[in-house]
Amino acid sequence: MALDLQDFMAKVIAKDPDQKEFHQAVEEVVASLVPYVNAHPKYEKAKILERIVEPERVIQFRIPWVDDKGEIQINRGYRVQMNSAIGPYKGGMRFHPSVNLGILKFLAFEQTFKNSLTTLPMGGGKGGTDFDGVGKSDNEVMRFCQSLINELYRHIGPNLDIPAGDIGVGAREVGYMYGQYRKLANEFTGVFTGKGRTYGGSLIRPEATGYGVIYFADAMLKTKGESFEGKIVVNSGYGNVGTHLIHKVNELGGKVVTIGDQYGYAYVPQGINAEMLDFIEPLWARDRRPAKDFADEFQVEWRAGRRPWEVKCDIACPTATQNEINGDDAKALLNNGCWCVAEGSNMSSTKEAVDAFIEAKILYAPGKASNAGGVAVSGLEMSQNSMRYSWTSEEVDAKLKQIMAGIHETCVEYGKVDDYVNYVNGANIGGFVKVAESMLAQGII
Ligand code: 2IT
Repeated sequence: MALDLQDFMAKVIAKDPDQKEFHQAVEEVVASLVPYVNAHPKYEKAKILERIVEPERVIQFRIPWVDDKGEIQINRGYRVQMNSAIGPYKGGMRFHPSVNLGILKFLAFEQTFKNSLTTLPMGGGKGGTDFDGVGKSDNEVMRFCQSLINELYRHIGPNLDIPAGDIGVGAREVGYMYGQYRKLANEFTGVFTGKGRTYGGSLIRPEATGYGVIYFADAMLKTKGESFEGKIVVNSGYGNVGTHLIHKVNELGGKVVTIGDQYGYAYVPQGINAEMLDFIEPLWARDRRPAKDFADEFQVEWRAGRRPWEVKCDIACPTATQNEINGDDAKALLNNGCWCVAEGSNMSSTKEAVDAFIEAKILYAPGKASNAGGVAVSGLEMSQNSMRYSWTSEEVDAKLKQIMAGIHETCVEYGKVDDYVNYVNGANIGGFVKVAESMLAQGII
């Protein structure tokens, strides 16, 4: 009874026909696993794959709140508790109008493998809501977060499920959610990560995802005897991942020439510098102002309605959202000589784009490997909270570097065939083994 990708996917799709992002994430992982699972029949016999695609629990709930005009608003909240075989559920909360169950299932599924790759004891989870924070006042965001936690608090806990940030959720939202949790639970524990520094947040957590992408990319470049020195990098996002990634590229002597949002991108041929980042960070983290304001402020070219993947570069770092690089974008990157892609967002590339990168045999890191630095430092935040102790920036950064180097090694171990490292196969198989072995050991649960 060999595992067959088409048969397997047909069953997954039949169960939830509308969840296309979830199908995409599952298909990518299972495609990598077919030879491995067929070489190790114990997994198929124990129906590990059939179990791993089924969330352990999904919570959906109503979030009623009152806006500044006194009108009642209703949003929908979710938490997908995907897999807790290797640790408590761990993963961010996404606040974005596009959020639906299929997107959160894809994210929770990816998170399960990503968290396993970090080597820290964290299972996979993800949550979110269709709430749109753009244009909302601080008080509205606070009332919304409090209402969300009024329900979610009974489903999370420091040894059960530890949420954090994702798109639309930064330190402000984590603070409001944590405050309400603490009030209802009547205890001070590390139930969220990405907390503020004054109440248990880890140093380097804000920087961790962006820095980690560059540490991972640097490890890939080293396999070719290369470094960031003098390299041109294109980047898409303006959020937490994109901005910290730019800092790290600058530190390593590279140049990031693009930054954008859903309306277009700014082209900065001289490279985005620290002064520009100082301008960006408060504006976009809090006020979510459009990227065009940035182009106007620094008098750089604004390319409306276009994507940065058309710009000639050595290295591409998608840092916005899923499927932001499609097949045509991938071709444009390759035609322009791009030879390394390190994903900052989750599932940044469509299947067509991934296939194009691998066929061209460039260095290509899927998000679940290259963006794992964020959740890795979340894991370190959990450790510090449990110890009631706090490591210095240097200590956390050193651990982050070590973890990213370890993930790179795991990808090489499981993904190298002849002289090409397929980081997709490496990450998927490397992430799978620890979860699958734990599930086997714990019986049919
Ligand atoms: O996609 C991700 O890894 C995150 N949004 C971070 C999750 C976390 O728990 O820090």
